[in-house]
Amino acid sequence: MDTLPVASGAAAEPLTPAQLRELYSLMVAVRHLDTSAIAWQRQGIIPGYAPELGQEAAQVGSGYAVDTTRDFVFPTYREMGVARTMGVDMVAYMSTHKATWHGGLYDPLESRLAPIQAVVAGSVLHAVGWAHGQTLAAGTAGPSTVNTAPADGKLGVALTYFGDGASSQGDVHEALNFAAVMKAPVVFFVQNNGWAISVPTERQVAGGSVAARAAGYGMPALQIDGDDVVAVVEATRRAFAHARAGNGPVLIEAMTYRRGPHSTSDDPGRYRSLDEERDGAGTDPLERFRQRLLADGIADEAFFAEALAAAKAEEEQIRTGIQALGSRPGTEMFDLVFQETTPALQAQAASWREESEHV
Ligand SMILES: Cc1ncc(C[n+]2csc(CCOP(=O)(O)OP(=O)(O)O)c2C)c(N)n1
Ligand SMILES: [Mg+2]
Repeated sequence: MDTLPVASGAAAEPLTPAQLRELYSLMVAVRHLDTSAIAWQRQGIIPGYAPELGQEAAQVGSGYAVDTTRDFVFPTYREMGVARTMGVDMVAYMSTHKATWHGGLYDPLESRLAPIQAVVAGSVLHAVGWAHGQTLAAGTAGPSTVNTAPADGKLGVALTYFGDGASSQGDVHEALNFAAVMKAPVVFFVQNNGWAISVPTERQVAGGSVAARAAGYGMPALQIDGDDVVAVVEATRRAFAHARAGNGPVLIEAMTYRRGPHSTSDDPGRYRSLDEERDGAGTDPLERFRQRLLADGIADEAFFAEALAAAKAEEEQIRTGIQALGSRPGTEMFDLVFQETTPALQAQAASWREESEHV
């Protein structure tokens, strides 16, 4: 499905060989960190993790289209590959999985990545709010606007992620409708990985397609091969160009497959067989891209080996950083709830202090 007008300008330019190699290096770094994070959990370094094995093309490809000088990304709990592609500090990112801090220790404003969101479909609402703020700031939303338009007239775009399962939450429909009515610059990026924990897409998405729903909101949509990193970059760039120019939101449904468990505490053997998994998964997106680069003469075995060595060195550095992370002061759980504290919160903080003094 492709109901988005044909792209022009930078959005339509093909990726250069250097960019293709960069995409491969990112995918290898993400694959290696992701599989290592599962091992860290088994070794007791972190208590839990949500793997993204098989979703590297969808995540790296979409994250690659972000302009971190003006866009903002609203992830779920499974977007490690997006964070890595955007250049977020990965020790700070992984701190959530060590249970050091809710949402990650990185600075959302500086990195342009909102805190990790564990509430299914929660990120879409924040994205629409932020995006509508962009419209107001640009002075294109009527007489209530107070700010001046950006010098080049191009809006910052919110890129928000959700899953096939999340698409059945009311929040998603409210967000889609509001974004379309307000013409907010949002790219809704759905990773349809076939599963919502133990529930397959056909038991979750009536009609079988999240992309098809966009029509009901008067919104253009793209349903793409989410395991083809080049297709993902191209689609996301087109969607960004459309939203940035003030034409409103776009929905992308990237068809992919969750090859591993939902999380490190999940056992997929209880709801799908290995045969089903093999059939559903298709060709590994990383291997697919490797074959393509080889066939097109863009990279060779030496390059692949170098990329893997870099990924291993990076993972070691991140693991060391995670292991060195101490705990945060307990009072922070009260300090950062509201900008201005409330009497009830102060009372809770006082009784917590009293109790912890005796421990
Ligand atoms: C509001 C809410 N309801 C339920 C849950 C429990 N939960 C966590 S992940 C998940 C499934 C989400 O599936 P999907 O949207 O397809 O994303 P995926 O995990 O496949 O990436 C559920 C039900 C939650 N975290 N938040
Ligand atoms: Mg899913």
